[in-house]
Order: sequence, then structure tokens, then C-alpha cells
Amino acid sequence: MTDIDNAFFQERLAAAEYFSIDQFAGREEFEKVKSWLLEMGSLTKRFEQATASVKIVPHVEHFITVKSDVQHFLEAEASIFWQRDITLYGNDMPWLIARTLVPKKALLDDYHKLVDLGTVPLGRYLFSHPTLQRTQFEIAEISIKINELSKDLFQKLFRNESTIHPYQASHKSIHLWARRSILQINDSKLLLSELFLPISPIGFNFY
Ligand code: VNL
Repeated sequence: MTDIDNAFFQERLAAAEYFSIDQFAGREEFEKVKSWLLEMGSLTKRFEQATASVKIVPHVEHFITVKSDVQHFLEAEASIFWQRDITLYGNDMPWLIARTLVPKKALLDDYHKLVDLGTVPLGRYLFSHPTLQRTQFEIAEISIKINELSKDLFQKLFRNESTIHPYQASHKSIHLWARRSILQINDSKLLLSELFLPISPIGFNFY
């Protein structure tokens, strides 16, 4: 995945409409995948149990000024955040797009190591912390029309594993699962957003 491919999905992830978990309870598509969506520990670790090789590629690691909705969700006073955007690969296939937003002040207190993670998975650092808490879990469904994907991106997302032919299916959409939640160490909160790509173990719906 190029930086541009990652940015395409990050935009969808940021614009998604999120709902609380109970909004999905009982729905068949949700029940099938909820053990992944509601994983409270490290997703990276969970992926590592599913494949021999998990690799993280960072696309963006910089300071930004966030929009007010994110600031509100995190109850952050200031609007300057550290942004980390990654693609996670399992078996060299793109499985997950993720963004981490950390208030600048929190970097100075509890999260100073986050600025130079590079290819080290975030979870390896965070989930080893004894006082870590996860709150405000929310789920989103993201629909992407097949004809919004370039031929090249389509190839990267599906390789040979797909039963979908891009041209027969150009009027259809893939429906992907995403989630966001807040992690907190001491008084420092950060926002994690994660989008499961079609060939990840969680799969996708297509219609
Ligand atoms: C990272 C890896 C972030 C796996 C994730 O969610 C994740 C990372 C924010 O290394 O930045 O599920």
C-alpha cells in the first residue's frame, strides 16, 4: 500500500459514523466477527496468533491540528496532536489501517515513546503498561464502491484470493468494519481508530 492508498482509507475512517456496541448486538454479520471487533487487548497480538508474519508500515508520523469532533471525543483541551498512520500486513497482505492520535501534552507525560515507534507495533508498547484502560468503544461500517478503487489498489487488496471480479462487480460495494476507542494511561488519553481491510481474518460483506 502506498501512502496515497493508506490516506484513501484513513479519510473514510475519519469520516465514518460510529455507534455504540449495543446498536449492533444480535445482527448476524456483527455476531460473526465480534470477537475481533471487540478485542480489548492488542489486535497485533491477536493477528500474530493467526499468521506467522505481522509487519507494520508507518505512513504518517507528525504533529497536526485536529478537528473539533476528535478533540471533543478525547476531551482534550488543546488541538495539537501527534498523528501516527500505519498499515498492518499479515503474511504480506494488507489487513488493517490504523490511526493513533495523541494529545501533545500526553506525549510529554506518559506517551513520549510513541514518537519514534517506526515499524514497532504500538500495542507492544501500550499493552505492556500496567495501568492501561480502554473506554468508549465504538463501531462503524464503511462502504466503498468497487469502482472507487483503482485497478492497482483493487489488486493489492484482493490479490488472487478473491472471488470478486472488479469489472463484473463495479456497481457493487464492499462493506468493511471499523472501530475506535480511547486508551488511557494515568491522565493521558489517546484515540485509536482501526479499519479491517477485506482480506484480513475478519473478512467483509459484498453486495
Ligand atoms: C498500530 C498497530 C496501531 C496495530 C493500531 O491501532 C493497531 C501501530 C491503532 O503500530 O500504530 O491495531
